[in-house]
Amino acid sequence: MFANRGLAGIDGTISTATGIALGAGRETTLLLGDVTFLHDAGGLLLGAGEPGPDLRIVVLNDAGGGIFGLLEHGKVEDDGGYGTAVERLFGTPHSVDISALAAAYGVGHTLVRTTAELAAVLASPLKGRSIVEVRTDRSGLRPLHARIKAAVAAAVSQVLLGA
Ligand SMILES: Cc1ncc(C[n+]2csc(CCOP(=O)(O)OP(=O)(O)O)c2C)c(N)n1
Repeated sequence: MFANRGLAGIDGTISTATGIALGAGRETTLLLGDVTFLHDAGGLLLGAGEPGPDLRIVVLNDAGGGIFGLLEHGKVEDDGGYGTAVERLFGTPHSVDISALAAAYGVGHTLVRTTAELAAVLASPLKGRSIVEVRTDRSGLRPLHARIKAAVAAAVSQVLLGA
């Protein structure tokens, strides 16, 4: 497993995964967000006659940068003082057609909407490059993470108290 320049570095991620897949000579899966994908869309270009990797590119497409809603920016947005500026500047919403982008580079594209569909795609054999687009929603991420953190904290403190 590789993480590109720390888990938050979005630069050159498709290119790095392409190099890893070619270097290792084995089937490789890349998991990344839509902004990260779009940032290095040019990394989908293979030179004529160059070897191609067996690379599955799983794009979690929540139409923007979901991470910022989980950081201090999300609190600023919740507080409401800056109107739509936080979403505009940090959420960076977009409506790029990833299937059209895949077609432009001659890469296969599959859209999945359920975990069962995702599991089926991940289990299917891979030859060449394929983009798997997973549509998701970042709007409720901050409260969801708060609930997960609270549940983990409660579970851990029970274990610690019981020890
Ligand atoms: C080269 C570069 N520019 C900007 C950033 C700041 N940055 C960190 S995460 C992020 C957005 C990531 O969005 P996405 O890939 O869609 O993933 P999500 O947050 O939705 O999970 C940005 C712009 C960075 N890490 N690297």
